[in-house]
Amino acid sequence: MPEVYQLYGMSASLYMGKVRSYLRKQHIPFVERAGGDPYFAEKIVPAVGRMIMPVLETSNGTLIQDGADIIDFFEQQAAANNESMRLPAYPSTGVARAVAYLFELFGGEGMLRPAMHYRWNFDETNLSFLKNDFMASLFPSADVETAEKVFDFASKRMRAAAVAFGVTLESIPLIEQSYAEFLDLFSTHLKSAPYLLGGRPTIGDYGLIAPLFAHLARDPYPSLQMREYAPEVFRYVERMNAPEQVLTDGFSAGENLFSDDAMPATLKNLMRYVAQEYLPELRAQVQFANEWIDENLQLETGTNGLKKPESRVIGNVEFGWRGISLKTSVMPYRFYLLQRLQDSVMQASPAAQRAITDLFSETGLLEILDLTTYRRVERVNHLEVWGPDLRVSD
Ligand SMILES: N[C@@H](CCC(=O)N[C@@H](CS)C(=O)NCC(=O)O)C(=O)O
Repeated sequence: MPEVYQLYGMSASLYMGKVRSYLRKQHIPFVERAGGDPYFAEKIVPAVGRMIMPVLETSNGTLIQDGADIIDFFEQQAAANNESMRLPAYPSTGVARAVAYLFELFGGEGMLRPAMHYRWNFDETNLSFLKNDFMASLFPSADVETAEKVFDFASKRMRAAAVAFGVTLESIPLIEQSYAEFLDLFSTHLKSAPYLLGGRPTIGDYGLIAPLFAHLARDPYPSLQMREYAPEVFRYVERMNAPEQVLTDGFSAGENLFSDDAMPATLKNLMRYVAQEYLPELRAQVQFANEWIDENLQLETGTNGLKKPESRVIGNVEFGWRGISLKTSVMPYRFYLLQRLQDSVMQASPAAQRAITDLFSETGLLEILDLTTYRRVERVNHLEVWGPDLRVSD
């Protein structure tokens, strides 16, 4: 009998979408359990050091927190057993692999503005669904009054998070314009390929599905909008959650990825979009982090340098974005995903490195390969901590 894993989280959670889709695509049996399960609050939250989802529990009680780490757990387990995954999340060729990591980062961290705006700024259409959906995971047996209080608490925190990600009255029209551009570009791409990099999903798709599933395709307002204006993207979201291969849209049975020297123009256009949409923010965040590291001379390696080890934000930074100024929270976790992209480039063959440089340069993304923090972000005991200062040699 194959092992059945326990996955804790919420239907409405952005980062759950990444893991759920991966597990389904790999045919890995799992039970989805609610964040409101008493076992989660009593055993899992203390063990992982904070209230965060997703968390995967294996049958021997091992806990793995974080979408990327959960995916790596399965990919490494297969490699250790000399097996290959049904649909390996990491492409074997350097260029495709770098592009996949780029979209893991962009999907998980660069699309938070549309995800949060379309969830929290359309109360008339969204609120009754959100209330029901949140309570189904958080406290299904709550009476009406308690449910009201619990939802009020949870939704206030999330509305504050939306602002911290840069959703403001001034930015909203630009967020809408930017998201419409994304839908156009991705729809066009999906007319000739079922997934980002060709015939099967990769880590890039698992990044993109995070904001696209729970928020943008499932919350009532943006769901209708996606069906109306970008049906190809809606079908992609369905495909990403289907354990079986889906050959609609004229796709054939092949599961190959694009070869490194044949990245299609539609993908390059999406990369150019990432450069415009996300590079200014990432640049500002890395710069802020480096100044912060310099100011925190007492920073101890192996800690997050903050009062509470569970804290995820080191400050706020302002930057120019689509002609206005935006202020967003600086979260070291983003640098962890960025490092995964940069490490993959370092590990690529010299020829692949040249091809990656050419592709990233052609699409305005070259700089992303060199944006590094003075200390690497590591994950220890389920938390992000800073590694040693890379400028100090002993
Ligand atoms: N990098 C993390 C991000 C997880 C994350 O931020 N999850 C959100 C839900 S979508 C969360 O648990 N937030 C807890 C809270 O804000 O209370 C991962 O993939 O595990």
